[in-house]
Amino acid sequence: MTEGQKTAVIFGLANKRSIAWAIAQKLAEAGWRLAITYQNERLELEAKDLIAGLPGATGFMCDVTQDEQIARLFEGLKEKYGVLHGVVHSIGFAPPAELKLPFLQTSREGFRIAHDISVYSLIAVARGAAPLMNAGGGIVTLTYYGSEKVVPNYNVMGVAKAALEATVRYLAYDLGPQAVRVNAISAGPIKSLAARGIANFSDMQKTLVERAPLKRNVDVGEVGSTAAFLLSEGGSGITGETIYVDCGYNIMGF
Ligand code: NAD
Ligand code: 0WE
Repeated sequence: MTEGQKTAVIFGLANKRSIAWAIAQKLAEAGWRLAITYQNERLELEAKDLIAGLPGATGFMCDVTQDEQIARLFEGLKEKYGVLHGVVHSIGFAPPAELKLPFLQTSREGFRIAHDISVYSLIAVARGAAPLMNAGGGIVTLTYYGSEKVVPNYNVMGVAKAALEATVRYLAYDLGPQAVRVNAISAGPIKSLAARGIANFSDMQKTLVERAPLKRNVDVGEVGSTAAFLLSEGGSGITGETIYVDCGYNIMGF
């Protein structure tokens, strides 16, 4: 291994449009050694194909609803790398019905699944990574503006993202003494797998171009660069924050 090279684990690669993939590319460019995880066998082929094209990157399967899979992953990472300096959590999910029905119809099971996968997983992953992050480092997760203002149909995901942002602050408090920083990036709408099939998604992007100060949509590479910045020396004084990468959309009142 290159002397001084840093190692990160990235969760949430589904395909080339994944925010996780844009982050992986920027971190690889910055010289990071990467472990990249995908959810299951169904996504394995495409994920492995992409990972094979990134020098020094290795793929691992990890379904974050399974404690044993998280434990096994970190055992593998400890064995292969010993030390971790970065964690990227780019995972979110709610059952499809929850994003279609009125929020009032949110089911107990839909609420549980959304919070388990989109929020609890960050706590579980941070706990797994912490013993390997003894040289300090950073954890970055992905959130969305629907956590603070109502975005029609985002529904229980908005509630889960609010909980995710609060989780970032509590983890930042716990991990600060060991020099591990925890932050969220609030990204503007990006056409990934998670955005496919969402009614009005194109209208949302159009509205952003009209209203955001930068008069354009966010490029996924900009989210990647921000994650790389937060995990770099440049981000060394930032923890517990939600950083907007939304072309300024969130600052507008009218
Ligand atoms: P994506 O579909 O490429 O990524 C979501 C990932 O979550 C997928 O890789 C999926 O396999 C993974 N996942 C779901 N359930 C899982 C489980 N049980 N175990 C392990 N992995 C699981 O879409 P994306 O847009 O790249 O989403 C990444 C993150 O960015 C999500 O947290 C999303 O909420 C957030 N985000 C997306 C946008 C957007 O407009 N696309 C905007 C802001 C924030
Ligand atoms: O966080 C997200 C996507 C989250 C998401 C998407 C899906 C679609 C497929 C979570 N779970 C699922 N479940 C599925 O079955 N975004 C920020 C993108 C997004 O999703 C929306 C949005 C935006 C923006 C849903 C409704 C309204 C706006």
